[in-house]
Amino acid sequence: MSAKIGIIMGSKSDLHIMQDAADVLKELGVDYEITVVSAHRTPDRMFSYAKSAADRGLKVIIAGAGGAAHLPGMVASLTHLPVIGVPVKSSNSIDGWDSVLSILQMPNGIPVATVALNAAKNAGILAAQILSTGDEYITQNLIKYKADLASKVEESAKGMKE
Ligand code: RP5
Repeated sequence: MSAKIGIIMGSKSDLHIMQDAADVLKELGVDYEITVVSAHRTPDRMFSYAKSAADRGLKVIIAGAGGAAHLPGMVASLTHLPVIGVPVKSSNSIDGWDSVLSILQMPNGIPVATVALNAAKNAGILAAQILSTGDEYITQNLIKYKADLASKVEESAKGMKE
């Protein structure tokens, strides 16, 4: 089956964060592809990735970047697909605010659904939730995922005084 979610990141140095999106998509039974696309270092690659994404069968793009994190916004400007942005706290970051604000503060008309700093796992879950609106298999996997989360909380509360 062809990938439904495209995970891209500005540098391989973002992979230790972005792998969380891939892991949760695998857990939820969603096909994905993952690669490096840099808005600043490989603008032509970014252009062709974003322009071909829908025709290749992708439904949602998860884009992570750090610093002057223009990748999610630029990709969003080049495709009609929903783009989820993951601000990555890079090594020379000013506490991650550079990444957060450059992904979050998009102009009207070109939204990027921005998750919390380094929250690639939530980006993966959100992408699966978007896909699930038209897919019963992913819907059932998400329902089970949330039920498991609730069970873990119930379990952790056992033995505490209420
Ligand atoms: C951004 O610059 C990348 O997304 C990464 O978070 C940051 C640092 O990249 P490297 O210098 O480690 O390749 O473009």
